[in-house]
Amino acid sequence: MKTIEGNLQVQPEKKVAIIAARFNHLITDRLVEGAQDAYVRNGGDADALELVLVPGAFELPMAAERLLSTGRYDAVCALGAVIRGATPHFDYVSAEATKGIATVSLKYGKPVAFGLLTTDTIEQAIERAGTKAGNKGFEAMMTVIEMLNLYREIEA
Ligand code: INI
Repeated sequence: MKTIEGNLQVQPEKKVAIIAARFNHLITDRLVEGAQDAYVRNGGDADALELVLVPGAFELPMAAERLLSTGRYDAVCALGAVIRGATPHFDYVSAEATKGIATVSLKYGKPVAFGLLTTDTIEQAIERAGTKAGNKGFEAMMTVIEMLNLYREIEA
């Protein structure tokens, strides 16, 4: 069977933006570090990345839409942390961010990785931001790299 799969080698000619929410920035700063780490460990140059900051996770899809509409970006790594209890808006914010990120990705046919933590507690968020349960930002950037390579393989 012919298998089509993306590898994990950064394509330097592909422009990648990280969009990160400032809300819960103690967490999201760690996700940004993880995303950058994944990019560099897979052959990328950190200076090639662009970081766009937005107020909260709700704004992640809007900024992704704007970036991709310029035609200057090939992929987006969207990072945020929605923590239940911080606000009754949890369900609305996480649902809209999730749906919006998928919608933007499909609209432009470009990878928009879902690096959004949706946790019940701050402890769960910390665990997924560079401590015992890994780093969701790292995982999201790995997904960006793999999907860019997968799209190239599909189009070849
Ligand atoms: N934004 C987050 O990124 N995480 C949250 O936990 C959160 N909570 O809990 O409210 C949050 N709210 C802000 C929201 O994303 C928007 O920035 C705001 O509603 C303005 O549009």
